[in-house]
Amino acid sequence: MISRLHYISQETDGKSHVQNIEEACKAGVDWVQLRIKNKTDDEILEIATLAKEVCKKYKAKLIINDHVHIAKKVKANGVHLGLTDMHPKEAREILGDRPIIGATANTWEDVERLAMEQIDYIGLGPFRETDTKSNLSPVLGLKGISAILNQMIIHDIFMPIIAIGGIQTEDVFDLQLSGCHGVAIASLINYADNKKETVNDIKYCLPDAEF
Ligand code: TZP
Ligand code: MG
Repeated sequence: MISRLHYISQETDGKSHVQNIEEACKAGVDWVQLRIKNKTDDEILEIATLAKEVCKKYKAKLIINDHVHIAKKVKANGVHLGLTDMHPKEAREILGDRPIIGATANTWEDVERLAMEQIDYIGLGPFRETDTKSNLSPVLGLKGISAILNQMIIHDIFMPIIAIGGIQTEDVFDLQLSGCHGVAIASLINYADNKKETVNDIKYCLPDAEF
């Protein structure tokens, strides 16, 4: 089952990925994407190993962004691959049948192409502008995301869509109503004054969430 709330890790002022992951798990997330930019493979492996321990403790799934070999090494639950990362076919060959593979889409053409692959979900965005990611693809908004979801229905494509990019609590209800399976969120949770309250507010807008 693909969770409806995908938490994405960040380093924040004074807090490491691992500290923020533990706080997010305590706040009630059960799906963690470890997203590290600008560190060496050795550093990422070390952080991923610690993240795996934390996720195990809280029974949360751990998905590694970009780094398929590190995901395999730490026995993560899966990987998330961007448009310029390893092809999902190659990742599936390396990881085998069971691990979760998610991939990013920005356009209907991306979705159509990815739907042919042996993947488990698509991260669709950016929903709106965000400082969290550099080299952002064109912003889709609710209109763009809804249009792509409608195309999927017309073409009989079934694939969980996780909206991403600048998502605020008040967007979550509209996104799930438009047919998104769930949302992927970084800064809203990582910079929240009260993470538990923020995570609860997000989950409240998603179907069948447990509190
Ligand atoms: N991919 C598209 S937007 C984005 C990623 C990784 C950043 C999401 O972070 P935030 O802080 O929720 O906008
Ligand atoms: Mg990537």
